[in-house]
This record gives sequence, C-alpha cells and structure tokens, in this order.
Amino acid sequence: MITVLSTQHQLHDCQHEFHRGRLVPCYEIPRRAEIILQAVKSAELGDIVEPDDFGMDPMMAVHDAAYLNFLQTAFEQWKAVHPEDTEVIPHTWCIRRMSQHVPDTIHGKVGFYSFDAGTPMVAGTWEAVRCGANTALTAARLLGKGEPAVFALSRPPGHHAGKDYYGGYCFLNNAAIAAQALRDGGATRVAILDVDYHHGNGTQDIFYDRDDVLVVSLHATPADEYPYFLGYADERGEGAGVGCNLNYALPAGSLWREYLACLENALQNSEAASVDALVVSLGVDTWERDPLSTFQLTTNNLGGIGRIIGQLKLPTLFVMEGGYAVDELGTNVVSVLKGFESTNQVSG
Ligand code: SP5
Ligand code: ZN
Repeated sequence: MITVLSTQHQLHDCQHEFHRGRLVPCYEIPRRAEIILQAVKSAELGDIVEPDDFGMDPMMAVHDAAYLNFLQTAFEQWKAVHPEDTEVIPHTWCIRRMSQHVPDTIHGKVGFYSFDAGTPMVAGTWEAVRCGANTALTAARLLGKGEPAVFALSRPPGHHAGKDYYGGYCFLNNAAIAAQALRDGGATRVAILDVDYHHGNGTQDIFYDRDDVLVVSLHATPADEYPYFLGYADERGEGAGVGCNLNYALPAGSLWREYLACLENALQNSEAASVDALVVSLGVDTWERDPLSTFQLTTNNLGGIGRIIGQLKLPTLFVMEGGYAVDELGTNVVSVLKGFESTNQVSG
C-alpha cells in the first residue's frame, strides 16, 4: 500500500488548546504524523510519496469560497491587529437566532467560521492544511489509476471541518475532498466510513443532501462526547440524501464486542459494499488508552477493523483523522492497515 505524506504538515505546530478552563498543550501535534511515518517504514507497508498540487478547485468542490478565502488570510489578518501573537483561538460564536452577517473584524470572523476553542491557527496553518488536502487528492488519483488501496497520511485531520467551518483540529475535510475527487474522476457512488472515536460532523454536513456519497459513521454518542451537537442516529440525510447518512452512536466506554457488532451491522445495513470506492476516515482514538476517548479497543481489535474493511474488497482510500496516544499511534495505525492487507493480499 502506497502512503502519501507532505513534510509541510509540520508547519501546523500549535502550542495551546482550551480544555477544562485552561490552555493546555495541544493534543494534535506534528509528532503524530512522524510517529505514524516511522511505523509505516518499519512495517515496510510500501512506497512513501509526496503529494502533487491540485490547486483550489477540488477544495472549492466541497467548501464555501468565502470560507476558503478566510482560511488563507486569517492568520495575517490577526497578525495585522496583534503583531505579537503566535496563535489564534476564537472565543465567541454565532449560534441560534443570531445574524449570519460575516463580521468585519478578524476577532468576529474566527468565531463565525469555527465551532470550538480547541483548534488554534498559527502562521503555517494554511500551508499545512493545503498540503494535507493535496495528500488526500494524490491518494485519490492513485486509487483512480488502479491502486487497490492507498493511505493518505494527512495532517491536520479533516472530518470535523464542514462546508464553511473549522473545529476539532480540522480545517479542510480531506476525506470529503478525496471522495468528491473520486466522484469527479468517474466513480458513480462512493462511501465514506468514519471509524474515528468522534462523530465526523463536517463530513455529514458536506454530503447531507446527496445520494452519491454515502456517509457511515461509528462514534461515541454526542450525548456524552465531543462534538456534542451532531451525530445522533436520527440524522439520516435530507432531500435526495435521505437514507444516505448513517450514524451509529455507541455509549461511552464501549468494548470491542459492542463495537464489532455495530460495525458489522453498519456495513450490512448500508449499501457500502456496493459502491465503486471506499474512503475510510481513519481515527485510532478508539484505542483503550487514548487520552481523549473512553472506548476500550486494543491494538489487535484495530487490526480487526482493518480486516472487516478489507473483506468488502473495494478500492479503499484511508485518510488519517484522530488518535492522540502518540507513542502508540504508529503501531495502532499500522495494525489497521496490516489487518486490511491480510484480507486483500495487496502487494507492496
Ligand atoms: C480529529 C479529532 O479526533 N478531533 C477531536 C477533537 C476533540 N477536541 C475536544 C476534546 C475535548 C474532550 N475532552 C476529553 C476529556 C479527556 N480526559
Ligand atoms: Zn477523533
């Protein structure tokens, strides 16, 4: 399996996120991708390639133009007002019954385009984020050319980013951009399977009214967990997309037994097995000792997720999402990918 990675991910290197009333060190750090890269190399998973540049059009295909313009300029706009600042963290949001006018001031803009205070921006954020999307797009092109499976080691992650908002450490929805590129490259129907611990609210937002991209997510119930405001089972899509968004919300503390039954059920009840290509939003924050999660999956169980996905026998694009037990992150990601390969006998 080919891995795509941009060294530019390191430019998104933030110090603080707001957590339980104080600024704490970020969970989503550059070392995450470096650890995964080392494990991919040690496991001899296959070639490692840098992404190409696909320009803005594939991002515009899933994100709002004004939002993309904001992302590119936000840090500079903030710097113009506060030259001494090294990171930008929003603190005021647009919620129910408020006006949808985009504020003139950057302080208002960051609140308008975000949904949490845990997702800082620094000077290099846009460049890292742009290269992360190109990483997913390069992987999508390789899949379109006939590779059976590709791993997009995108960083920062993407599944919490909606059409026109950021949050949850995510700015551009790498998996959604890749799924759209697969559609535009000729796939009639694509499924996104999201196995990150957290609900992929951004992916749901992007494809909610569409029947050509099926979105299936297994996650801790929003009643107990971040992102709190989306991810319930009764969110099934709208318009043409009714029935094409499937949420499987598990209780906090879920074990492999429950997770496995849920995953098998999700794949049986959905048309995921009959699509032309599968995009996996690969979070390994379901692991038993992840600092942000309560699920109890072992490294072996993660391999089981890979095997179940492999049994679908679909062209499969893995896109990296969450996972914050950094020392074990490489082992856990490789466990999923090796589990997948054990069923498909994919060569180098
Ligand atoms: C991509 C991804 O996995 N994003 C996750 C963003 C979660 N950010 C908020 C975390 C707050 C969770 N509090 C957990 C308490 C653990 N002791
Ligand atoms: Zn997550």
